[in-house]
Amino acid sequence: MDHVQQFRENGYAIIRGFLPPDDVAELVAALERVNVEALKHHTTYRDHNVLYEVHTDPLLNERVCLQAHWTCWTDATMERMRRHPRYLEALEPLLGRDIKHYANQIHWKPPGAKYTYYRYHQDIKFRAHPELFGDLDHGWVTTGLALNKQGGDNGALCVYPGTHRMGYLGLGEGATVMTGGSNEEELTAAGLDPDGMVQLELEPGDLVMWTLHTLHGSPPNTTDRDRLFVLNSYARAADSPVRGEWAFRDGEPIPLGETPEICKYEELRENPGPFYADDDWSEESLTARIAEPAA
Ligand SMILES: O=C(O)CCC(=O)C(=O)O
Ligand SMILES: [Fe+2]
Repeated sequence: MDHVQQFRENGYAIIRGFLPPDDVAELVAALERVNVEALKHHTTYRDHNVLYEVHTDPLLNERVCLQAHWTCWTDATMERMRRHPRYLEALEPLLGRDIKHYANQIHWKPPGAKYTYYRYHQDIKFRAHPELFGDLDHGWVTTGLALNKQGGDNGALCVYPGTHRMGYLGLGEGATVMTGGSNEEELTAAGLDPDGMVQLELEPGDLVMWTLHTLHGSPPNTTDRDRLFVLNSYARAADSPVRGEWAFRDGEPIPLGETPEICKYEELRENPGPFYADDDWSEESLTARIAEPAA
């Protein structure tokens, strides 16, 4: 099966060797730069779409950066890679030649850190204003690019094939995706066989794609290696007419413009920053945080 068939049948697809080793190496170096930049901040920092999710890890007793969003505004490699011709090749059969970019996120899982788990969820829950968009079932693809070797041990993505046809299942509610802890019991409660969850094994340069309804999550990192993952969420331009940055217009890659378009967090329209978020990772404050992690 090609990736388009896989995507339609299973709700996810893997493209092995999506990026060649040179591009992977450039991105790994970019992630190192971003991490250094992020850790200059004492806590979570926000400026428009740019986010450094920084906090003092309760187990490591040192600051870690778990996510960085929209670093294409600060790093030329990240900006070039978000509209790499390979993305067009992979996305065109699903989204056409006019494509908007809605989320750009680096996810780290620092070895030994407490919050390296992502509860099972469907990303549709992060499209809080469906009226702003068109066909959320067919017009959207989220991609995750592996920059190092990843499997169950260091927290690679897990996906549940077929859930893209099941509508919203309501899993992972009531806590944030990163801090709520395991919610495996919710699978059974939703009528799903926990054995149906597929643990992905990815090599550097492999790409995984999933839909807004595909149930997914990832286990904690139990190794001494990080897990380096770059998420980009794309939409058919007609299905995201008023949100997102252009990625491709009639198949041509479009660099970012002069000023950022607020993409996901509508609250930022009122207060785009820059500002620091509260570094309180207690359960109560976590549910209310603006730095909701998902793509
Ligand atoms: O990084 C991961 O393993 C999963 C991330 C995710 O599902 C999300 O951000 O929506
Ligand atoms: Fe997700």
